[in-house]
Amino acid sequence: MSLETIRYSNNPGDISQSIALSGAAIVLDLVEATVIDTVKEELRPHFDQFGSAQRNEFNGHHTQRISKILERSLESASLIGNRKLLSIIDQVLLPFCINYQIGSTTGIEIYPGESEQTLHTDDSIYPLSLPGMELQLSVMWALDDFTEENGATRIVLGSHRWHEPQMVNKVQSEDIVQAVMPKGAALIYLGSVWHGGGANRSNHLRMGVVNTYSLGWLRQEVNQYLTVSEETVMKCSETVQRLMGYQGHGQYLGRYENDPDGYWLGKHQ
Ligand SMILES: O=C(O)CCC(=O)C(=O)O
Repeated sequence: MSLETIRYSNNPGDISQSIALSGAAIVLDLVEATVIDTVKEELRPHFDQFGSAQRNEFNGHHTQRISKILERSLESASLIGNRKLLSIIDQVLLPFCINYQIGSTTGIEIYPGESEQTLHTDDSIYPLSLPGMELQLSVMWALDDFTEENGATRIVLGSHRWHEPQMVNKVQSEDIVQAVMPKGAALIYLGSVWHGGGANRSNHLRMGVVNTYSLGWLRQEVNQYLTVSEETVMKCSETVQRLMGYQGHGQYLGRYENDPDGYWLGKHQ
C-alpha cells in the first residue's frame, strides 16, 4: 500500500480504487495554475486579517486558519465544483447517497515552527460509523508546494479500515506518509482516514485549502446557508449552488415547496 500520485486521465475509476485501497491519493492535472494563483491572491488578505483567530492546541499556535472560503474567494468555486474532481468523488460517495454536498471549506497556512497536528479522522464529527460506508471525504488543494519540511499533510495509510480508534495509539512513524505534492495538486482522503497537518521545519509557509464533501443525507459540518451569503451563492454555477446545499436529497429529505426538481434555487434562474 502506498500514497499514489496519479494524473487525472479521464479514468476516475483508477483514482477511486487507489483511494479505496490506501484511504487517500494525490491527484495531478485537475485545475489550471491560474485558478490556484487567483485563489491564493484572493485569500491572502483574509489570512492576514483573520487567520490567527482560530489558533488553539488542535489547530496549532503557528497556523493561520480561515473558514467560509467561497465568501472570501469566488474563484474557489472552480475548486469546489471542479468537474474532474467531482467525477472522482461520484465514485466514492454516490454508492451511499443520491447526491453529496460541501461540509466545510477551510484555508490552512502552516507557519515555520509549527509542530505536528494530532492525528484524527474528519468523520469523528458524526456519531455514527457504518463499516464499508464512507460518510465524507476531504480534498486538500496545495496552494504552495507541499514538502516534508514545510508540513505536508500526514496520512496513516489503510487506517480507514481500523475497527477500533484506539489503534491510533499503536501507530509507528513508519506507518505515516506525508502528502508531498506540487502546488495545484489535490490530496483526496476519506473521512475515516487518520491524518494530521505536518510540522513546518522550513523557513517558508505552506498554504492549502481543504474542502470536505459529505453524503447528502447528513447534516453539513458548517451551516453553509448562514455562512455564505445568498448573493455570493447566486454568482456560482448551478453545480456549486447544489454542492453548497441548495438541493434536497431525493424527494423527501430537505423538502422545499418551491422546489420542482430537488434544486432549491431553481425559481431564481
Ligand atoms: O493542514 C493539514 O495538512 C491538515 C489539517 C487537518 O487535517 C485538520 O485541521 O483537520
